[in-house]
Amino acid sequence: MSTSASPIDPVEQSKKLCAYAAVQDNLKPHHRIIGIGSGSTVVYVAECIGKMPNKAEFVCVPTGFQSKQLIIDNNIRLGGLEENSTIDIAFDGADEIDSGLNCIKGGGACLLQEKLVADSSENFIIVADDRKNTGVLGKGWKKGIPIEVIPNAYNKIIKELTALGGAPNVRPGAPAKAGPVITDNGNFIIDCDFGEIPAAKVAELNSKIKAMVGVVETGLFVGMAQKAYIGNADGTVTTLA
Ligand code: ABF
Repeated sequence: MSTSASPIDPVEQSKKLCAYAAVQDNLKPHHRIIGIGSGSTVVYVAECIGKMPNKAEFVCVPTGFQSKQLIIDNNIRLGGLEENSTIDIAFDGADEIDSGLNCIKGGGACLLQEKLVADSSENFIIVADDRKNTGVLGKGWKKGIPIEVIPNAYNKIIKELTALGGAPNVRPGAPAKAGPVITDNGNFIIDCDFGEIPAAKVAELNSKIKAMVGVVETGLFVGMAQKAYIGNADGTVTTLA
């Protein structure tokens, strides 16, 4: 029986590299309030912050249950958006990133809290492995734009999204027969495929979806990120700004 540790998976390695680079390049001495997003890449953001000798100086604001647990597990002080309405810097993952740093987010159904934290942050930094960096939204992420909706509005919004040219589906929970997925805010998620969305059209599409009564928020993050740190399979990190 071998006792040697198994080597880290290359994708996992690229997530770790970009997360550590993003924290080390962007966390400045005056930063105190840090937003911690959701997903598998921010695991390494929390790990990196958790290893800092001055970590007691930070308060971290999570975007959902998973990131709250990450903050607790790394022995970092937990805070809420209620008492920290201005966040110095936030780090989050993405499902896809385009050439204008617009993102699709919400694959984990946390898009509303993620957008609240991003919008409250003076600096918003994306960390992602290179599979997410496709240049055009909808090119690699085929599941559609996650849209959080008020539960009893889902049928009305499905009709409106279809009329807008999308292919919407209510996201099932697990197990699917138990009904739709329910967000931390008690809402449903509709995933709506619009095919490839050119960077110049993302803001317009986002505004049209947001204007539908019953839509709480969309997973289109338009012009919110200042930088993206992309972990490449060859062990390098690309910075987009
Ligand atoms: C969150 O994590 C979500 O908005 C997005 O769905 C996902 C990206 O996750 P990962 O880092 O696991 O690729 O930020």
